[in-house]
Amino acid sequence: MSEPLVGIVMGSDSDLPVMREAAKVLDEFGLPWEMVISSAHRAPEKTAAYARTAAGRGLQVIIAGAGGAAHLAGVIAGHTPLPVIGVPVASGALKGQDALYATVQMPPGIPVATVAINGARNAGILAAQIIGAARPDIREKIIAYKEKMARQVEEKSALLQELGIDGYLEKMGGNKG
Ligand code: RP5
Repeated sequence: MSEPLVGIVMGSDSDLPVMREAAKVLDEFGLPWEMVISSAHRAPEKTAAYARTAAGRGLQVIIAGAGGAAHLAGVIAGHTPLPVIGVPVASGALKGQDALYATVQMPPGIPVATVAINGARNAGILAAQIIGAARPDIREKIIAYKEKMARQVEEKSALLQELGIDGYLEKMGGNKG
């Protein structure tokens, strides 16, 4: 197994169902990852040590997901020169809006590239794109991934023309809203 290039960090095991989507898409691109639970407030020393040692251990990107007053991505970004992607996780009374603001509103100097609430899949894709900037093999996989998505849209549109609205919804299981 190759050494991990992407670190996926989450504040709690309750974030795991969301954050596993980042790991899944990294697998699709053939990029090795590691996953840890480390809270910025419940385990601040562990979090700082993880971030400080990440680059030296060979990681190239860190994805950090947390809910509530989500300072995990920002704290990690403060301790590492690596690019950090933040995933605001929907949890608690504000359903991720608190985490979105906490993650995206980093003051000047310490950026966190923030994806949508629960947007861990996009975080994984963005991590692959960052690594792909210097890795033609990964860049080719991203191009192929985008071409596949475009083909799927074309196929769906062609099917809609062929079957009409009712026929399309019936064929697709009637779950299109
Ligand atoms: C955050 O608080 C975690 O990232 C999680 O999203 C949220 C709730 O954590 P638990 O109480 O479920 O452990 O730190």
